[in-house]
Amino acid sequence: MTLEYADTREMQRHLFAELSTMFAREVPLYDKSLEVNLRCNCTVARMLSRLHGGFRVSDEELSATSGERHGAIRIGREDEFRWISRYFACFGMEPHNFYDMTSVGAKSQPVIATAFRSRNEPENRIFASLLRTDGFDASTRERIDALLSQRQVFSERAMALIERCEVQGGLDFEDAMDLVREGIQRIFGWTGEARGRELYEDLCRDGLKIAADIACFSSHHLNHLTPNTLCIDLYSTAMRWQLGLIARGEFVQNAAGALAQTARIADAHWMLLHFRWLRHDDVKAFVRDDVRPRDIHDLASALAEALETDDLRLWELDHNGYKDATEGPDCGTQILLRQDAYRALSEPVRFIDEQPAAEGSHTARFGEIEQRFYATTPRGRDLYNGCLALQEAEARIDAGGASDAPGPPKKRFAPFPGSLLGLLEEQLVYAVYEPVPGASYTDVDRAGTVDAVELVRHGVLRCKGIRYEDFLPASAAGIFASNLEQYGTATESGDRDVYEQSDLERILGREIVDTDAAYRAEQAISLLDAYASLGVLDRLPDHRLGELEREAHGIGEGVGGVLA
Ligand code: OOG
Ligand code: NI
Repeated sequence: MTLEYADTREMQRHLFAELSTMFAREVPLYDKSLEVNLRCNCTVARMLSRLHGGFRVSDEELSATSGERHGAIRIGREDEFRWISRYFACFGMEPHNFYDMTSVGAKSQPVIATAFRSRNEPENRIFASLLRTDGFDASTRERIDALLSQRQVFSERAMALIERCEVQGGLDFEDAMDLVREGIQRIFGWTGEARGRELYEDLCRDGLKIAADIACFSSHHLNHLTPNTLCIDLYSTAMRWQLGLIARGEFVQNAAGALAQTARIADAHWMLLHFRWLRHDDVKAFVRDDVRPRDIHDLASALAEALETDDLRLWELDHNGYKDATEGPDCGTQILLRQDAYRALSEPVRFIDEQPAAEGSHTARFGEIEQRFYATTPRGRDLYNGCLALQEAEARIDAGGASDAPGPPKKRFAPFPGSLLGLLEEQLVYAVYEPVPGASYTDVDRAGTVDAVELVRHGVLRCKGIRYEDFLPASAAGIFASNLEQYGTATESGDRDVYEQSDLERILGREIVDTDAAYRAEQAISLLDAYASLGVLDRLPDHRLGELEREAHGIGEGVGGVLA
């Protein structure tokens, strides 16, 4: 008899849908912000269907794009981190990339991190951080360890299910749903119950609020769940208006500006990037039109009306405002990802190890949004980091140290070309290539080159930019800092360990997937296939063929696997 195990993608869908329901129940502002996002995305889609005649998006497709999510948890003990890794492995989610948050400049935090996701279908992700206390003084470290050692986040049942999954190579449907339930009820839920008030207060006072958020609670509470937007500037201005931070008139003006900017950059490649079910032939059939300023203004006004409904009224809910500045590249620079958030809410906590329980308040859970663009090559990432360093330096001068301050818009990311082909030409991002139907080696001859981008320009190949599916340390640090209202930590002094990916791999007991190698392999495989089907592999210079073959196998980069 062959046993049918639950499909891991199906399990992920259940887990993330349940997490979202849980979060919506616990945080009403999250639930409403999802609705704001949906209405904004709907407006963008309407604008795009005028820009690209023939483009249609169904309600299901729209809620699928808006329904993509990532969450984040923060963990205290190494054994807990390993259990979390084994938990996500049951869902087909593996650790991707190593993020050292202890060394990202002014906003550093005492954690190292990785993100759990599937290799090929990455729409559900969890950013998981692990507290590192070696930069703290010995007594603080001991107090944290003592408190952490008392808790048991994983129940016997959860551990047994994970072990069963590892032994069997899967879980039947009932066990799978049980594991989801364990996640919702025990592992990721928020209880509002804390322990160790003195330690909590000392850590907050000493600028170590993140350690308090981890050590003084009894679960790995989910601190945010981030949906996807088709236009982050539109969503952010909508939220600012809805939270009562700007007036209606300003919103309509900003919304029109954001829509106009999207209309400027939303070419065929942008459409393929944002609507992942579209194919080259679909996009080719669209009839390109202009969207007039009048139409844009009408769309913005209609969105204002759509948001002015009784079921929203976000300003009536408790909140702590919206982040000052969007993380990531400038608007219009289509690389990596841009993120923003409403700030962490103040939530009541009870210190239950006191008689009677002492009341307190904690800010940890916030509402992030993100828009994803093209994955960068190491060269693209270096350029991005250079632009970012410039931005940080300027912000320090502008604001005398408070680097989250909004400055006048500066074109810091101007070195990046504005189109996919421009970015590919300078080898700043990755793409997958395929021959245009009907193309053959004679077209390659006519083009007189085997350069991939040139062949796209000559209509022999076509390409689709690879979307960035991972995270950004500096952006994550900005998110941490904004929500903890703590910029940098006492661990910047330099007398602490330097963390390596291998440290986290030892803790996990397995390798971490290097996503740069994975993106590069995806591009190389597509190119080898495309050249082969055009019959021109033998025209590639030897060194180029060898390079593509090595990249396709991820050689030297180690795309990750399980350590013995
Ligand atoms: C994680 C912040 C990182 C992101 O999107 O970069 C993150 C946290 O606050 O725990 O989620
Ligand atoms: Ni996030």
